[in-house]
Amino acid sequence: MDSKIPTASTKTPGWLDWRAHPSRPRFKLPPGAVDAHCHVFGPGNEFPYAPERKYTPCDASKHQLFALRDHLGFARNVIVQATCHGTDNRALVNALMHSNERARGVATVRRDVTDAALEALHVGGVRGVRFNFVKRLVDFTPKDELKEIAGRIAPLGWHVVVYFEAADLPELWNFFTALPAIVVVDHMGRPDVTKPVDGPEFERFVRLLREHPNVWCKVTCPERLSVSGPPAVNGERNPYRDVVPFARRIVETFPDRVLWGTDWPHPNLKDHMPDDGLLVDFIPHIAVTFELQRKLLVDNPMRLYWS
Ligand code: 0GY
Repeated sequence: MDSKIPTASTKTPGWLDWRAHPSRPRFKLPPGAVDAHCHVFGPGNEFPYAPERKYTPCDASKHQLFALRDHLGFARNVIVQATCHGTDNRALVNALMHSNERARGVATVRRDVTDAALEALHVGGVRGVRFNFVKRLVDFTPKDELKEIAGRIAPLGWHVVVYFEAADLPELWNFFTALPAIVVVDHMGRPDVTKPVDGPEFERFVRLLREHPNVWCKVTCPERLSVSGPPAVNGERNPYRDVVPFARRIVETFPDRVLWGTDWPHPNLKDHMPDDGLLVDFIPHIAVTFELQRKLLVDNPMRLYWS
């Protein structure tokens, strides 16, 4: 990978740059594996960051993303619009257009988006919109606006990706379950992994999936959720152990509705920047059979994004 990480001069203080030299995973990904949650940032001189953004990242270009894809052994990417680009999806679409059909996208739009703009996004490879409820990342958008957007994208066969904190699920429940499309939850709804995996908070999240077959889950971001961290000492490659029971429970209970992704280039991490190779080695601990791995990494993302 490129060892020089270009950095926007206004980068948010404390922001950690992504790793230029991630290790090679020991886990061999199945042929056709999809990294179903990653981002591109800029480059800022070509695709300026949004004025309303809550952070300024270091640049992370499509070329660098595609190099990581090849290094780790993935075949495809799903690129998710990051909040630092607001509703300007040009960096995303440009990456999709240069991917040789090996990337699909999830965009962010406002209610004033035209039908022609949605159609252009579809032609560009977008298959979903993201609704973000994490208060440190975005300003509030009224739910009636989001409902209207969901009603517009559903006929295109798109889905809605939602990002929220676990504590906000009760308030968002009725909204999510009324959406007329598949709803994909980012990062397992951000559970507190110091609480029991069968405790009331995570039980509520499991119930959301059990009662609503249109809800899917990304079993992603152990590095954000972990308290124990990545004990990668002495060749140890069993990282983020405290997150394993949560992700494994979801994978085994809902094997046909789970996705996995790196979350490269890992926005807003200030203490610890994960080694992407080690993140891939997390996968066999949460999907313990070849069949579960194939569903998680190939069948499910292909069905959602390439069919
Ligand atoms: C993630 C998580 C984060 C950021 C964003 O769009 C974003 O800015 O998604 C976060 O800060 O938790 O999925 O990349």
